[in-house]
Amino acid sequence: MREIDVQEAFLEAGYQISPEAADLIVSHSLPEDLVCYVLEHVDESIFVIEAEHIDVLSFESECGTTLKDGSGKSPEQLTEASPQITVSSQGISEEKTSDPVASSSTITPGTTSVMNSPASPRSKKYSSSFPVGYGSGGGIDRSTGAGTNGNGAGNNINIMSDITDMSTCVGEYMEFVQYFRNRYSKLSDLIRGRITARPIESLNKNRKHGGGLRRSGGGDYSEVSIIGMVSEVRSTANGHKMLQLEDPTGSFLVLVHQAEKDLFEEASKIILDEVIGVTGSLTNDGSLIVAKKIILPDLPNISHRREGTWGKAVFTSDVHIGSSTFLEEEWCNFLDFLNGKSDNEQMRELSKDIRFLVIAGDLVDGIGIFPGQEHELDILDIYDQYAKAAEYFSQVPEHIQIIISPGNHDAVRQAEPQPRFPERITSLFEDRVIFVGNPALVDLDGVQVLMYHGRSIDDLVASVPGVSYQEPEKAMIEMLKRRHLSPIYGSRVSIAPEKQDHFVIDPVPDILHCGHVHTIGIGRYKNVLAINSGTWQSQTEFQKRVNVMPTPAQVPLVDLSTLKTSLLHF
Ligand code: D5M
Ligand code: FE
Ligand code: ZN
Repeated sequence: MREIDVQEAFLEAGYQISPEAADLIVSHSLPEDLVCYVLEHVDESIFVIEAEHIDVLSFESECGTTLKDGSGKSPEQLTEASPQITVSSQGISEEKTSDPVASSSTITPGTTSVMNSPASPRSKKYSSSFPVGYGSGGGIDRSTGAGTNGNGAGNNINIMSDITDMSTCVGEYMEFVQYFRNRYSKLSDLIRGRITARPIESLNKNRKHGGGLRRSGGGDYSEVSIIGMVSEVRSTANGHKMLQLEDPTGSFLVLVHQAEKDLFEEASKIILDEVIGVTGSLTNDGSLIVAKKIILPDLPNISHRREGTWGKAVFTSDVHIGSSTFLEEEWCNFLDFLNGKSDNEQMRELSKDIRFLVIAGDLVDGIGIFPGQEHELDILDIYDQYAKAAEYFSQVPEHIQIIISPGNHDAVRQAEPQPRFPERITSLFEDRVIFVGNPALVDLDGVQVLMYHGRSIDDLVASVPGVSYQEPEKAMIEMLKRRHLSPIYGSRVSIAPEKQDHFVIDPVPDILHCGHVHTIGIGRYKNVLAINSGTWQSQTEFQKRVNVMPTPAQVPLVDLSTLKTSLLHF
């Protein structure tokens, strides 16, 4: 077992592990069993497993007994657009417009069937026991309280949805079934108003009775609509697209003809596990539907934008405090800006009525997140990293309300939705800092912001043609069209099977705020402003290897009455 396998095993189970502890495990003769033993015995209040938490002597004595009586446990397998003004410290420098529409083709095949058959969810590394209800106690009053938090400046914040203290799952099979049913139910309801869909079972019955739907009441006898979760996408030998859709009653094949150019292009962007509606004609033998129309849950065309509120909000993420590539000087320039201490008059003017500072994850670099990370850290202790963060935030003027949600580098469980930071971390910060989970929907005095770190952007870049790391707002627009923050199951995002699907985008926010990919992106889709807030970390060794080009030290600033956005450079 390699150190990285040990780190992964603990991350999947929701813990971080120090390099010394990982080393201790790797150097043992039974590393897998030791991992299993530590996970079974570790106190749930611990977030970082240190060498002192590994009781090798007890393990060895227990291990000896179990081996003797022949019931030696193998390690439990841990498987299972509007114009944007760009402002630099020298002032306005550039105008940027983002085209919200992506285009083009290719698709990943795969199969899953979790709503109506006993097949297991698509093979996925999964912890069998999530630490439930992380972060309970402490901090709850100041972050959720009665749902609002008013500070001296009247910056009312209402946390509208957040997994914190609501997690119930332990990762059992039936929970996945329930989770996917909930996803289907929520997303199909969004489509149902627009088509009259029938249960898939009714199509299969027709097939059994001789094929083809019979004319009922003299109408078009073959036009049907269904709503299903996409369980397979593949190209046929003739270059058409074949989709398998699944609803709670059964599954059915849908063919998208390549001659139907627009429809075919739409089908090329379809990804596994999203929920779509299809209208089309049944073939004579009743075995498949030839699609005429594909309907995504999408945002409503007509929606009344909320009025907004006075003042401004700044959005950031991926600060990566503790990393040796953290851009401290630029970050301190940003803190100066918030304090109205920029050299530039225009920047001082812009800083005047900032009311909210919103941070969407990866506040610190963490420890044990990737192999060899200890060589790229300035602060080696996770709590010291958060203490440093707290010190920085204490320099933010008191009239600015700070809201922080976690990312994959932070010390909470890796499975999403992630709860807010535990008490041991939140207590390091001043009371005025509000901590929420990931994702979380927060209402900033009338402007609703959906915060999501954005790990699923890695999946969307890999699966949706036209979506790239350079334009992360396009990935976010794909989320909005699917009304789902993390549609693909079983790839980069570990989804914890909570009773409710917390990734469904409902209600529609005013602003969708993500980070994770370390590139700035600002776009607009219908009435929603999509912001990816970049990073404060320069290119890491890992990013050099995989050619990730970050755009650090840039901060989107949004006028909360108009949602006009300026991009500040530090
Ligand atoms: O992620 C920062 C960016 O780097 C994001 O685009 C993902 C990419 N990244 C990070 N780690 C990996 C691995 N292991 N494989 C592929 N791509 C990766 P951050 O969450 O800040 O590390
Ligand atoms: Fe990051
Ligand atoms: Zn990240």
